Amino acid sequence: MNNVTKIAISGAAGNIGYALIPLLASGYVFGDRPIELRLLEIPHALKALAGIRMELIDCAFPCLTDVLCTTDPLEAFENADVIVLVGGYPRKQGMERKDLIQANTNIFTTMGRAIDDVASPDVKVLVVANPANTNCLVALSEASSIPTKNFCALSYLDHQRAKAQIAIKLGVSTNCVKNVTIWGNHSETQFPDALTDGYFLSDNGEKIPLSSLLANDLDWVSTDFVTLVQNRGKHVIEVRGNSSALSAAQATADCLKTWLVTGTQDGETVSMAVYNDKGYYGIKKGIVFSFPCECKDGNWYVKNGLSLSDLALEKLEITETELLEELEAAHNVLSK
Ligand code: NAX
Repeated sequence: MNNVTKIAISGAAGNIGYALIPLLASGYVFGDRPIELRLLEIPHALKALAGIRMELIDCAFPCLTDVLCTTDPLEAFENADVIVLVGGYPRKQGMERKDLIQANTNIFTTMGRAIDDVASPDVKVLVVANPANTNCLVALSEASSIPTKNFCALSYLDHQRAKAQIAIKLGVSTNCVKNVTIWGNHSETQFPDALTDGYFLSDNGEKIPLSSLLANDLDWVSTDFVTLVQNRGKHVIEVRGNSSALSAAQATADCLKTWLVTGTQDGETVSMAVYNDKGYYGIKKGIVFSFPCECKDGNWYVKNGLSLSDLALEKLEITETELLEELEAAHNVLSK
């Protein structure tokens, strides 16, 4: 990366964008590294974006060197080091999933091509907008000059939700709950899994498997816990009257920080939806699937060799099937 890290955010004037921008501008993710922000929006949101730019100036963040507001992906992504794709076509009432995929496939084709054309060859791209896994797949397919390893989609929010629910159940700090995994799609078919590799890290460094700590709650872990995490986003909408923004922005920032700055601690994993080029865990190659990942030196590595229960294998197949259907729907759009 150059001296000044160039970060582009699409959908910057939206709910998540508004909560994410200060986490990036304040140094929460990249420390005291100088950063330049490129805020990308569609024309109707350009005025709101200008207001955000004014607020950023008023924050006087020491590391923020410049803020560009634009509706042109080529301008936003030029030599960008990091791109966060939050902007997308929202699901509207009565809209079918295939309509959502159609609208977003067109947007993410444009994003992918612009990344291919002008971004830094080392750019790292995190896709937040839904359907996140398939949007990410479309973008990386269109950006053939950028390695697929430089892309991921956000399942980190689901990961944090799962960690938090286990911590509440055990009455411990979230920080002691390690290696829960979100498998598959960022949708209601995802499989939040606390038992395969999850452990509690005690103050003296002892690792106690969650499977033994939750031995009396195995029914809960395989039923209520799973549906609670799968439906958490919907539940937040019901209660807050708007979709998760604060927690989504925090998870986006934490995902970037773990992936690109700190890496994971030895033996620890986080959940990231990544391009499955190797057929990890028997999942079909060629889709973006959330796996347990270790991060080091700006790269992610899927943790291999975990032994999955029959229940887990069954759940993985369900979410894999949904992703294959999304892939087909996206292909239908692209082949038109
Ligand atoms: P908002 O509707 O508040 O903001 C989206 C913004 O994107 C709007 O300002 C809109 O003008 C802009 N936009 C639309 N099309 C664009 C384009 N082609 N180029 C640039 N900007 C464009 O939604 P928000 O609550 O911020 O959510 C953003 C996305 O995150 C949605 O797709 C949402 O479903 C998704 N989420 C993903 C999560 C995840 O964990 N992966 C969790 C939270 C959230 O649901």
